[in-house]
Amino acid sequence: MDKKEFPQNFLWGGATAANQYEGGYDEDGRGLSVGDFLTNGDYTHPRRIYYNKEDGSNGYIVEGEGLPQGATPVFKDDCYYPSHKATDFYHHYKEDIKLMARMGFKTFRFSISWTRIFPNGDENTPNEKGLKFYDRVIDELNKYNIEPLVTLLHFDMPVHLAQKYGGWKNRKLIDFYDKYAETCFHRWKNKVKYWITVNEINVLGGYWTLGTFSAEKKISANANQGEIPTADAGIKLQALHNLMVAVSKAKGIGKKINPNFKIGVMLALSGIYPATCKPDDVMGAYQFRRKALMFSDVLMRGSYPNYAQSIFDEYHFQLKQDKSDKKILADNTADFLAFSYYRSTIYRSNQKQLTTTGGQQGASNPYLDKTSWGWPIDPEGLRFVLNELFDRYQKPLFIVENGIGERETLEENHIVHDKDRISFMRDHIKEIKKAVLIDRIPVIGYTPWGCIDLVSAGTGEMDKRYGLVYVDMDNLGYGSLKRYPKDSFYWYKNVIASNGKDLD
Ligand code: P53
Repeated sequence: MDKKEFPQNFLWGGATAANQYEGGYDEDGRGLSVGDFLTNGDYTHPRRIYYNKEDGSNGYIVEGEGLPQGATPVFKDDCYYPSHKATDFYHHYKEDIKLMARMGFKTFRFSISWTRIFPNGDENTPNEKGLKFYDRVIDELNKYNIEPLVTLLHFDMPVHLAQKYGGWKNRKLIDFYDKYAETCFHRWKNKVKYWITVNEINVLGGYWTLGTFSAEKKISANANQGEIPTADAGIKLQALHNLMVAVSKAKGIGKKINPNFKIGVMLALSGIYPATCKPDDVMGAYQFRRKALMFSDVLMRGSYPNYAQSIFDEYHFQLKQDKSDKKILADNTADFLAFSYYRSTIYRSNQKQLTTTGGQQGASNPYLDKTSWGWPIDPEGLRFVLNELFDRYQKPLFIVENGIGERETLEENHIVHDKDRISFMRDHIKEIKKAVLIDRIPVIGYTPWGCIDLVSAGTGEMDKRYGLVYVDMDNLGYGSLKRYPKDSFYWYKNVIASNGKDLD
């Protein structure tokens, strides 16, 4: 088994997102995105968005919360905003793509920054300079025969749309997004084949990704520590419904522009296990899992599953649908399901599933080690999830994020010995191999997260590094931004060259 190869067309590569990697936040006519207002944080301090209100009051919210009514997000002089420079792909794309080519990448996942194309989101014509930047990136990738894998929406939203329209709870966003998607599909119809319409739809929330979704008050005293109040959870589900209609419509639009496009959706689908064989734990874990799978059920199968109503009931929420929504969802299911896999979580029936900057925090799994950020390391869980998803949808799967975020130091001669990353990737690739060769699951490819160091989404830190290439920059943006291949760079290069045969 160990010495067998992957299928010939398997897409090895790496993944990034504009808000964490690109920088150049005010260049060439780019508009402000909600993520531009997020400060840096760390494991125990959530990232913040500061705001002012017309009555002179001010304050801040953390991830998961909505802006209070009448509030405008503001920049504070004494804060650091990681997205503004990120790790500066905007000015390093040639060098970075060359490094990817050196590793032998077959594909590269990046996201388009919506506000580069439509700075406010509701214009009639796109910003040509923004389009030109991605022309250059895509041409550079094509030069090396690297297949672009484009995410249209990755933790992104024009601030203007959040403020003027209230974000995704307003159905007007559907048309704005579809116009943006259509513009991209047209522009790169002969150069891009793989598209992901939305990143991790099942974990979206807060001003950061949905715009304002609480009109009256702060969503919760401390959203980062737990569940959001019922009424607001309902607003969020409605906003996510609108978003699902938008991405389904976009899929239809894209296929008309080029029937050969492969248009997928993406979810965060780390595994969930019952803590014990106690039936309450098993049933509870199953039901908890459905809170994620509900979204892929809609987008892969074309309608809300019966159990969705029980989730809505739990939040005292009644879904509002337009007459045409059902048909849009049914007619435009995604071509493939892309997902991120970092870890698994344990469900215990009498313990609340909390969300922190480290993702879901359930009970601890005594069989697994953890990363420095407390994420359990579970390679076999990846095979489990691949099987779970293929059994359910029978469509190709794409592992578009996986990896380990760790603290690393640049040693003398610019070397980084990231042996934890190598073993993490080796163990996970072995399990993908079993899923592909033994379980016969069609997996399109594997793009490890943050292949070149970038800013952590959860904590806004630079210290939490995922890359195969080190970027010289610290938590506050100081550093030369120079790129240095880590040990994993050479290891992965060999994996790709041998098409997964040689994992040593
Ligand atoms: P960071 C939480 C749990 C699982 C996936 O995360 C998540 C998150 C959000 O933090 O998001 C994805 O940077 C996301 C990426 C993100 C990556 O996981 O917090 O799509 O943007 O960087 C890793 O360590």
